[in-house]
Amino acid sequence: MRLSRYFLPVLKENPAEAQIVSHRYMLRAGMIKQQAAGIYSWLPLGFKVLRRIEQIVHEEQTRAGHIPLLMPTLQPADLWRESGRYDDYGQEMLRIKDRQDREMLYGPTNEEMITDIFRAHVNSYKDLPLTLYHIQWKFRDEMRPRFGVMRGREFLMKDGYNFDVDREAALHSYNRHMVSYLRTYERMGLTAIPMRADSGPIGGDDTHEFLVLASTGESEVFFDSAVTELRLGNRDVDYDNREAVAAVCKEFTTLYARTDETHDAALFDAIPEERRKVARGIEVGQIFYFGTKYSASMGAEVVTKEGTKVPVEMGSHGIGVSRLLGAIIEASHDDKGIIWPEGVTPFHAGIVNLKQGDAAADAACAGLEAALIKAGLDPLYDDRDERAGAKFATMDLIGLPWRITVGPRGLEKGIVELTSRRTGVSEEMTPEAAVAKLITIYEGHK
Ligand code: 5CA
Repeated sequence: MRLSRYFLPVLKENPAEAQIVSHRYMLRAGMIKQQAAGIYSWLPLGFKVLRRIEQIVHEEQTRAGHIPLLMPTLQPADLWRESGRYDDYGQEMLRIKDRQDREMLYGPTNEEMITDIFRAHVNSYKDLPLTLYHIQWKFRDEMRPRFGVMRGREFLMKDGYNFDVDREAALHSYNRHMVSYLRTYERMGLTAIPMRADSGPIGGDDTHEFLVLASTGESEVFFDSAVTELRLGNRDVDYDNREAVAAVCKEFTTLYARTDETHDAALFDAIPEERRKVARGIEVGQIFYFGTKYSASMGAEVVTKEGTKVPVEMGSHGIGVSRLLGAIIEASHDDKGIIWPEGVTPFHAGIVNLKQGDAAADAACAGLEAALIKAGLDPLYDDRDERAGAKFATMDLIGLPWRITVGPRGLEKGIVELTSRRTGVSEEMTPEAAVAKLITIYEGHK
């Protein structure tokens, strides 16, 4: 993409309404525009990152054997009367009437609708296990929408629902989700710690929230610092192997890590003092096991091997897809702007032409752009007639992890400069070597 033809409305001034750094940088980098309290348009740069995050979520869900579908945003109220949640949900639910005076709502979550789909089509243990998920917009009329996409009213969520014949199988589905989430967040460059939490309006006995530590986080969390060292890495976990999946979950949930709702001071005090941490965190996901809460009230039953009819065992599992943009920026930025991890960056590299209009510099930039595209990478070429300082400031603000700087003086020696946004370290090399290095860097991130 050439910057002269792109739509990147960067702001010079700090927007007064933004209280935290991720909100400030998302507005300044031209990623989002507020349309109403907690409701945003996704401008091209923000939309690109959102799509990259969705892509990682899809890849990790399908790797775990979960099946994508798409449910609507609007739902009939009657479905929620069956589970009893229509009255329970309160003012967070946006209620609407259509022209026939039928009561509708903009879905804050989809337990009822997925249970309705299940009961219409499945009635035997032979069709289980089954996990269906979608990535769809949700609406919650939050009392205090704030911090940009972090606590929106309209927000994008991945929500998945497992259906299993018994409790043991459902717990395996819960564990499988936990492992797939650990992989998902690590690919985004995040450390998200599973913490024992409270189930709130979704209900159920077992639930973990995934928290990214950040001083601006809304949740107070208590943990053993050793938990922050755990990494899944490139382990190849067999998602069908119950013991193997459970072992990973045990590894990640044995050390003390809880949100304030489930915090237990006595257990916390048993941790060696130097490892006892109280901090703040951003909740980027939550998984729930709630058994037959929805299937029993809505008549979603299956015939077991023994021939008896039982309500299907269920859980639900959410990732805050749009919130993740804010969380990643909170975790990865400096005073010049965003620093995107390679896994989610909107463009793989920026190309800065120090002397637009210089024949050699223009040709070298166009050549680099073409070579990167040919290699399957997505560069952003700043071909505007601007000062070098302004071009660098834009690149630093929008946070592309790598920048290639091209100028007539370097080209005389046959070199360009490759700079890491994270370390600030620059290396001189030939344009071919810069392309080759970027190909290697992104090999693990496609
Ligand atoms: N049905 C379950 C799981 S699918 C559910 O709704 N879980 S949830 O309420 O925990 O939401 C899932 C994730 O969505 C949260 O972990 C959080 O990351 C994100 N989320 C929730 N509310 C908002 C909001 N107002 N703005 C942005 N993201 C949100």
